[in-house]
Amino acid sequence: MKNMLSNISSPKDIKRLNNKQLNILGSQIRSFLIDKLSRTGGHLASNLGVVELTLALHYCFDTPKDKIVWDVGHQSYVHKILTGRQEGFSNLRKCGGMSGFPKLQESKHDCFGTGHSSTSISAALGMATARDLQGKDNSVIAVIGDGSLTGGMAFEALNHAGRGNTNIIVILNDNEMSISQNVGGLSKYLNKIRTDKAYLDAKRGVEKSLKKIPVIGEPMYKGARRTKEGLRSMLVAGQFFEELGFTYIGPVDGHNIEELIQVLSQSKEMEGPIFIHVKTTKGKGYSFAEKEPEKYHGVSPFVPSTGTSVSNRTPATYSDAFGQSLINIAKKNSKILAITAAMPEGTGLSDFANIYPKRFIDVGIAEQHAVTFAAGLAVEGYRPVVAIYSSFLQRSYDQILHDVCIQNLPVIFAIDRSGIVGEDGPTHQGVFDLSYLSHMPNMTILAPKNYAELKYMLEYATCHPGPIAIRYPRGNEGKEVAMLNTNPIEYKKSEIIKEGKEVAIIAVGKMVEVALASAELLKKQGIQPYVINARFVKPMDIDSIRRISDNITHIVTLEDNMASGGYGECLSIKLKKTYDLNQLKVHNLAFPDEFIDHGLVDNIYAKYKLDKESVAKTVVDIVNSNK
Ligand SMILES: Cc1ncc(C[n+]2csc(CCOP(=O)(O)OP(=O)(O)O)c2C)c(N)n1
Repeated sequence: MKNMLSNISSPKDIKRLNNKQLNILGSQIRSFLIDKLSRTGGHLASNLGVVELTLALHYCFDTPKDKIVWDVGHQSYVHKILTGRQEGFSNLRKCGGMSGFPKLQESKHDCFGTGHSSTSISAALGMATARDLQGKDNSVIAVIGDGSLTGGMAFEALNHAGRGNTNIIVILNDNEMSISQNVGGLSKYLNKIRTDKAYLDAKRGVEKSLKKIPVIGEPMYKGARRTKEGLRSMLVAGQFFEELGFTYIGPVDGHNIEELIQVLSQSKEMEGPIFIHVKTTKGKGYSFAEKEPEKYHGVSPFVPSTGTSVSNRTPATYSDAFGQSLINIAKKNSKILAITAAMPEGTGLSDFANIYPKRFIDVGIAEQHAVTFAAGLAVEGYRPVVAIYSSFLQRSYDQILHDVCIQNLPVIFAIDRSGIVGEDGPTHQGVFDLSYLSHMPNMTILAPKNYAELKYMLEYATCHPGPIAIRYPRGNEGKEVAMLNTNPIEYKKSEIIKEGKEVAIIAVGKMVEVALASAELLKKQGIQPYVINARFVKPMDIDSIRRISDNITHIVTLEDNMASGGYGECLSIKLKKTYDLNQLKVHNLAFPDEFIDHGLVDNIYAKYKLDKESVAKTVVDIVNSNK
């Protein structure tokens, strides 16, 4: 079959196609996605599910004049294909290559950058309000998944949009899935709309009978759909959205181009906030992804014919180590509860959920709620463990501060994906947690060097009387740190792993491995640094530094966090104020004041001089500067 994709370099190119051609193009886009992502990895299932929806959107609307805001943005690949970025898929998410999310700087067709969920309706409403203030007439559309609709901010925006008369179109891409099965009352409600036979029959009946009336039937049907009141009487579903002030249309078959184009064209003519409920299948058109959409949500390179990953079995990760340790602790302590915000698999809690279904709670993509919910449990004597990725926990800053820390509640934060996560880029790098937690009174912060220490830290945390956070990286422990002797945690105690002289490298968590490796390199140059595992980021172990202070003139701190507000900066300030230690020279190695783009994890550490060779070189320079 003719390759139609090669003729598509802008959305204009699809506007001359008929429905049949659009469908053919759709299947070629699917093959393109499977082929490209099998090489680079990326978000597969969500994109396969929005092929027809994206085609219909670009067929009916004109970007960049019209604005399409993709919630999360992980499903924007088809949009990228249609907006002149096919070439970019060879370097998708690689250093210097195309981003896996919409980016203002990447294309004029990307009207708003995303990565975290539930922001699209707010941003779209802002754009629509700005349009009205300027007397413009473009359309603004937010495309949000049913998973992302569980986020509180989406409701705040619906509440705001519904009360006004601003023209805005919200498209719900309902595939019944978040990354895992979607959860909550709203999900049940959507399911009812989808499956309520009485409603569906009534809707089809009205439409059919209207259309059947000769001459005036079709216009009446169209007219009825165009006016809000007409639609209200015609479509009894979506009452919830109607009550909020939206005109609800749906459910629409999200794989039927003809139906989608009809509905989207009509919605363009309508006034006020419109809510279009589109039903799609996650992973559509690729049997493996349709069967296991969770597994194919985000993929590493795979073999297209079998769907199997190219890399052999993935070794156990920090997330797995966390999940297993928590199961063991929960066996002995019935007060332990595990909370996730829509990431049971990613945070390593799936096994816990199977063993302790009543003690496992998935709150949906609702990080803020997760934290205050945990605070409520803690007030009643439970030991909630809130497992959230570092970058998503940013959402809960005030809940951690206001609901947990001020009240000094024993909530345990298991902060996964701290440090550099790599391909997902600046929205997902976990490089702020030490900064946003360190200045909260009552908060204790720990970082393990390996799985064994993570286990000890969790055990310690369950007995700690106040808020406590353990932050650990994406991926697995290094071979060298895995073999290190590891002891139970003592309050405010760091660990000297290697004795030395002249200089001490104090490393946080994953960076212990880098510190040890650079110490090996330094040995060859006659420099023998102390290597210290900080363990406690807060409160800091100043006593141990005092004990070795006669032997050193320099301290080099090493962390995978921003320099500003991180461990090193806090230590520098503390030592300056400590009368007997203020002569020590402290050098902070951390990330500078900029957002860290996507790329391979190791490349990023090297780029920012946080790899073993760079650290060793910096230490040599520091020591030599003394001579
Ligand atoms: C604040 C936040 N928390 C968690 C995530 C991780 N995440 C990415 S996509 C996703 C599921 C989104 O589900 P949905 O909106 O239904 O889109 P689908 O993938 O099903 O198309 C989650 C939880 C995120 N991006 N942002």
